[in-house]
Amino acid sequence: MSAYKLWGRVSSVNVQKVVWALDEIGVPYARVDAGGAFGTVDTPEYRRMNPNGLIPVLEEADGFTLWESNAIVRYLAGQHPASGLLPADPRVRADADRWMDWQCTAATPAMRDVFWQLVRTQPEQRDAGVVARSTEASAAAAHILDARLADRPYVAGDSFSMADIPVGCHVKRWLALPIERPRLAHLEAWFARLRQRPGAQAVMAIPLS
Ligand SMILES: N[C@@H](CCC(=O)N[C@@H](CS)C(=O)NCC(=O)O)C(=O)O
Repeated sequence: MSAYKLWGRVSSVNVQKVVWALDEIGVPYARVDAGGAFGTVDTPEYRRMNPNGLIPVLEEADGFTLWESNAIVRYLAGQHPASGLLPADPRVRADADRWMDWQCTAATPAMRDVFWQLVRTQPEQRDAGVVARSTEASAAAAHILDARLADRPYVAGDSFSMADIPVGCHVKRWLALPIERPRLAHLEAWFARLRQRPGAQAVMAIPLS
């Protein structure tokens, strides 16, 4: 039996983070499609797990549930120390934490409009100004990450950690968007390292939708 049940459609970037973390750890899990066209998130049973009606939710066999994707990635990293996902040094861990927070409070909000416009909005309903502003904002965020990666191979230092997962999911999206992008050598080299990881293969194969 699977140790974990993951609720959420895999087209969601926030679900992808958890899929990647579980695959890195190598623990068995079951994923249940929910959210978007799959529905489920408005049912009373689901709202008991997540009152926000959002995906993902992680559920364990004893009834423990957790929502908020980066919190789930941190939880899994802490539960499986042998995975190396949770940095042992408190300062390195805090560093990893802040880049995870940066992903969800700065980088992804900057890209949200251009993603929705170009991937989930019919061409005739798109707003070129919105696309341009969000394209520029997402490039500015990418420059910040590129500078961070200039003198270290991974977001939190010398080793792959939990921080690379949400930031990597965000960058995967940015690199797949049909937009003009600056060439960022450090970011691209880091992303090439991530792409080679066995634990990243399932998520890397998911197309934008
Ligand atoms: N901050 C939350 C955001 C969750 C979120 O916005 N999830 C989106 C998908 S990425 C969602 O549930 N959308 C509604 C739906 O799919 O029905 C997290 O990181 O888990």
